[in-house]
Amino acid sequence: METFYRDSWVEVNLSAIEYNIKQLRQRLNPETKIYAVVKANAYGHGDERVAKKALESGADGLAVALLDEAVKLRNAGFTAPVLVMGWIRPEDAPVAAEKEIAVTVFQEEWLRMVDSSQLSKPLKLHMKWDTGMGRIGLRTTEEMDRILPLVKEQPSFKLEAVFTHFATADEVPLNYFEEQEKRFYKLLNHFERVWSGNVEFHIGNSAASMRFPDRMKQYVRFGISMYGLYPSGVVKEERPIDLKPAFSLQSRLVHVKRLEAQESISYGATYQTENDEWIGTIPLGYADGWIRKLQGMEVLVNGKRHPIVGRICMDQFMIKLDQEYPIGTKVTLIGKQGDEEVTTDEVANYLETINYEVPCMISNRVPRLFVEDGQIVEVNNPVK
Ligand code: PMH
Repeated sequence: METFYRDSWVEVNLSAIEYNIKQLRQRLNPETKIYAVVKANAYGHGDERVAKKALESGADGLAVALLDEAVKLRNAGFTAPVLVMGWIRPEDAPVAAEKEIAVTVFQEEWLRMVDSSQLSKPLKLHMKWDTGMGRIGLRTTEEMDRILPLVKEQPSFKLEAVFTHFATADEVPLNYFEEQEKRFYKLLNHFERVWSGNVEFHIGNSAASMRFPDRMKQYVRFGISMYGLYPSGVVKEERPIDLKPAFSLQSRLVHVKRLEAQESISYGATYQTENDEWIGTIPLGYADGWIRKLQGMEVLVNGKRHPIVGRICMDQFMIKLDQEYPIGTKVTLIGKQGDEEVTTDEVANYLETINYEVPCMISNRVPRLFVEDGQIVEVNNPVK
């Protein structure tokens, strides 16, 4: 097993990933398939290991944003279906075809630009419909009518699926979600009249698939909740399924000292001790994604909360301790210690952002340690 030489790491609980997928599986219709969304290094968790666990736990395929991410999975030996949900360059289509990676299409020009003589195998296509996300996808039946003949006339194009993406499936008011559904079915009606081939449909992200399992199509694209986080406060309150968070962030005290009153901490000398205080130093900083805005946030030592004091540096930050602790004492930045817990949601709230952003922003410099049934099964240190 790889090792690493620093006292900060991310722990990814693979058993939680399995639990979350099985929870969703129980809620979906038995014939609905699950694509595990593992883009952005599996939302910062570690794509290859998460992908492996997801497939072992009942996922049927993998979805990423970039062709690079898909190629990485293929090169790692994954043979399951892989979908690139973002735009790829038409000149890169031969790479996708060769590696049997499905790509997203919605532009007439794109289909014309693919040089089919360069395709060594059929190119798998998923057509994206923009029903209101306003990001990528075709919007009208007229666009569809221009695109479908281009797909049909090219024998090396294989239209496997059609999909759309909801913008508000995690909110209380359902009017916009239902408007998107309405637009989807309008496009679908037209599509069924003009296309005879067998295609699958997928519309749901975590929020839609957990809240409205009966309204899902052949498969769902399960992202944030596979990692044990609810897509919004609303869904967390509704709790359509139980989830276990997979991500925790850990470190250790590397220095502990007693300072007298009126001593300053860190750049800018912005924090001053009021009394005699125990100050601990933690070897993690903004270059690890533990950004300066987290000053004032609390971390756990000895099952208790302790505040970050002074500015967070590139590789280190300081906390105010309630007493002396030995060097090497475990510090939990995200996760549980005894009855106390700092959740990813709490960090996200502190940063006035969403939980999705938190594991994504913990940089590659922090090793990922994978745990299954309480045992470390893999260590992934990107600094080699
Ligand atoms: N499908 C598409 C097209 C997506 O972009 C995403 C997430 C998902 C499915 C999974 O959504 P979930 O994580 O809510 O289950 N995409 C993004 C995004 O672009 N920004 O935040 C999440």
